[in-house]
Amino acid sequence: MLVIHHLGISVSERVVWLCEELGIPYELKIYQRDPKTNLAPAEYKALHPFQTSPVIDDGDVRLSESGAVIEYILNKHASEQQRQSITVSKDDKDYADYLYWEHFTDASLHGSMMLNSTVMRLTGGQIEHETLKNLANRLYLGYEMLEKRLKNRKFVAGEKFTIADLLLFFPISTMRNFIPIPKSLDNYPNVKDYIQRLGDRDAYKRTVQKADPQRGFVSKL
Ligand SMILES: N[C@@H](CCC(=O)N[C@@H](CS)C(=O)NCC(=O)O)C(=O)O
Repeated sequence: MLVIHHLGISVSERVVWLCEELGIPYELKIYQRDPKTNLAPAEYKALHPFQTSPVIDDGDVRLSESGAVIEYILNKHASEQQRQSITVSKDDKDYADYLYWEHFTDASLHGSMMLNSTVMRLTGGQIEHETLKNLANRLYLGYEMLEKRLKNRKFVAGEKFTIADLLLFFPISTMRNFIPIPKSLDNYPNVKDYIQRLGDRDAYKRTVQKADPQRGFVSKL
């Protein structure tokens, strides 16, 4: 049985969500963040040398890093039909866009947010600081790009919900509880609708109920 080690209100919600979307059985182990530091508790850090969520166990295999975990589950635990239902094949017209958004999220967007949060702490949150302005600007470019992309599109890769959406949701919704840049999504109505649409999915609601029942919000708008 696949074991998902879920760190409360963290990126490992993606792994639970994937299993809920596809109906893949899993055992959930939940760890709450350290109340003082808001970081992973010692038991979670002990799971993997890099000490970040997500972490899964599958028999003798222990794996971390969202992209690797998702690819592993799709290839080892999903049927071909299930895998195809949530990915875009190389012959599809949306394939290049699918790849772009799938990789952009963690390689660029999520990374930019973490950098923003660190610099914000170091500069005491002085929004006017030149470095912070430049960094925040990178995030705004991401939101503008996404806003444009979602015009007349329900999902980021095209017409169906895919892994690209499943990855993207965390930084633009859940994570905004920690790093509120941008403060409001009022300038990004398509992004707002998209967050609502994804947060309304039954599989996502089940994810929150099971993984973070105490968190008091489903999607952050
Ligand atoms: N790109 C990585 C990001 C991992 C990451 O930063 N995880 C955060 C949770 S959102 C974490 O473990 N934070 C707790 C800590 O640093 O103690 C992935 O998706 O696997």
